[in-house]
Amino acid sequence: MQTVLKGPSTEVVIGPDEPIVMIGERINPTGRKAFSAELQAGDLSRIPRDAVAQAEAGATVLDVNVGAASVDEVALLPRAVQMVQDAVDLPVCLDSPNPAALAAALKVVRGRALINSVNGESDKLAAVLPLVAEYGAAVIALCMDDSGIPATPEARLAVAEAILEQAQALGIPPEDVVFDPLVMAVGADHTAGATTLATAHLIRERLGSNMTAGASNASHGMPEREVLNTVFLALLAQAGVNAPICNPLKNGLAVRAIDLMMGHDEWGGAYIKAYRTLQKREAQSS
Ligand code: THG
Repeated sequence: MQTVLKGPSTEVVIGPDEPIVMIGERINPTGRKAFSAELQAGDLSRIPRDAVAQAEAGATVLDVNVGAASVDEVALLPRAVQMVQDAVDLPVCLDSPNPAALAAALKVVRGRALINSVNGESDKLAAVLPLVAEYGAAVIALCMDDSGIPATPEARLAVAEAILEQAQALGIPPEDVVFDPLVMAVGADHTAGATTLATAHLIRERLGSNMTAGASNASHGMPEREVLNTVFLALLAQAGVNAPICNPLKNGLAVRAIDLMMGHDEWGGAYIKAYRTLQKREAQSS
């Protein structure tokens, strides 16, 4: 199953035999005080810099989230998307809980976007799936519904199956639904990582769908987050998560290492290229 995303003139394919697609997470005010303050003041100047830096570090899709407290996402998300696609020729992942903001951004998207996200809640399905169908976009579907985040992998799979059915009723094909098995912090529940991994294995086996995951969510509140994030990315990849949302500036080389070890990087060319890029960046900053 292949999910095809498009930028202004590029195409990115998510699939089980493809190299991992890194969805760059940095354009997001969560945990970034300066960026939050800038967004609140309507200052988007950091966005093109963050876009270029992530693209250079190997991201091939960029998540765009402008959800700082009290910002008007309906006005800001489309502006942010335009700035990202003026700076880099990549597909965008529109990250907002607000369907009106998603609709406004879809109007200005060049190419074929990934909508982040829908879930199994009836209101969400009714608001977001018609946008996916209307704009011919792809969508991330979170494995949760009106009763919250299911505790077991089997219950998360059941939510995924229900979402697929609703999507198909609107003519959205299964390859355009990218599932998120949901990553919670291991600092709050030490079994959270295991539950995510078991869910991903089930989805891969039963549905064959492509998957994303917010890999860095798992490490919140823990020391040496990078170690946890890197290890988790490898385990997620093994479980079938082939389009993680992550920080390419930190995880770029590790992701290419995972591809090489999984046999998805002929002659290690992409790994070596990522290594050289990192060397260059380190030389520039020293
Ligand atoms: N699933 C889906 N979408 C998502 C998530 C998910 N979007 C948002 C989030 N989770 C993924 N994005 C981030 C972005 C930043 C961080 C984690 C996940 C992060 N930031 C640092 C912090 O908060 O400490 C600080 C940022 C910095 O300065 O680098 O950890 O799960 N579908």
